[in-house]
Amino acid sequence: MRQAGRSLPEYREIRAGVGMLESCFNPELVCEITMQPVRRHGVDAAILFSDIVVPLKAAGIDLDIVAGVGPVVASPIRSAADVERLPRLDPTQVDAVSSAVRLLTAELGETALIGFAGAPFTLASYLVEGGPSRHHDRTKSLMHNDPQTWHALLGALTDITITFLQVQIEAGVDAVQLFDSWAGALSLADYRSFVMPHSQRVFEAVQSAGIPRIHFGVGTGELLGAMGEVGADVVGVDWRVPLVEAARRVGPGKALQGNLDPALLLGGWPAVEREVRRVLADADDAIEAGAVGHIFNLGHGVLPDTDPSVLTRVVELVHSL
Ligand code: 1CP
Repeated sequence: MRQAGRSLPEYREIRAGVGMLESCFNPELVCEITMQPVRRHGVDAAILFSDIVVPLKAAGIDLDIVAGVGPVVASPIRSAADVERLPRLDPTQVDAVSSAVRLLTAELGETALIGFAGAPFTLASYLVEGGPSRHHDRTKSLMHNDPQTWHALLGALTDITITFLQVQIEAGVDAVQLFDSWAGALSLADYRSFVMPHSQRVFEAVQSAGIPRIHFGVGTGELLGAMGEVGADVVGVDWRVPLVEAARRVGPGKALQGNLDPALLLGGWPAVEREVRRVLADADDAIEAGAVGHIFNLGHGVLPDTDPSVLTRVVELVHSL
């Protein structure tokens, strides 16, 4: 997502010579990179600098984040035997992440820190495909042709996700976000049968912490009702569905997050300002329609060519309205 609006050159300079994944296991570096958008743009919350594949790497799965590509897995998981061999995550394997969270909560003061994890389906897609995928074809093939192996895989990933979130919660994060970035590739029926029970288990496991739980996805217009049922307090909405319609689909009693199209930030300011104002006005309508609130955010991550000064102006504008 890179939602918090980091300037890419800035963090690239800072971790010069340090691999992306490696930097996620260096608490001082994680702290500094997480702080940058807070200092620069004055956002209301920080998102932990990490990645959804960090707990998989920590558990011992051979993968890396390749510049310009994303996560790449050495041996994709495609059979029951592969799933059998999947490791569990021991909390001590992510000690670096808890140290980073502790450094951050001390440094952030009143600013909230959002911890996160990848949802079982999105993690499964990277493991089955071996990397980023346009069509998620091998993933869908596994779920339909070998549902038993599919559910075993999602069960193992659910356990890893729960452990990873619990570590962050114990270390002091103020909210957690579960990223099911690619769930929008699924039909509602497939989402309900093959994904929802696992995501539901994640949210149930962290409920007792009493902190806000956010569920994020992209292209999930048709899934918003189901995503509202999964158990989060806040449901992410990309830019394809207006917030008031999203509120109707998600149902009452949940807050919404997002809705600004990140592509717009690459164009001129008048269009950006118009859209920010529209999103905020729609948010008011969504609240009338039953949403309990709205967290202003982009519908997906900041695109790499975005001028960081536009992000600063967007934050200023939102705070002024
Ligand atoms: O601002 C921040 O740095 C936030 C930290 C953050 C988060 C929340 C990163 C750092 N990654 C993520 C989550 C993440 N990672 C998601 C969920 C949100 C989303 O939909 O974007 C996903 C799907 C990933 C997987 C991933 N990691 C991708 C996407 C690949 C694909 O399938 O298209 C990529 C490119 C990465 C690498 C990555 N993670 C984070 C950063 C800053 C980068 C870029 C590294 C680089 O280019 O040097």
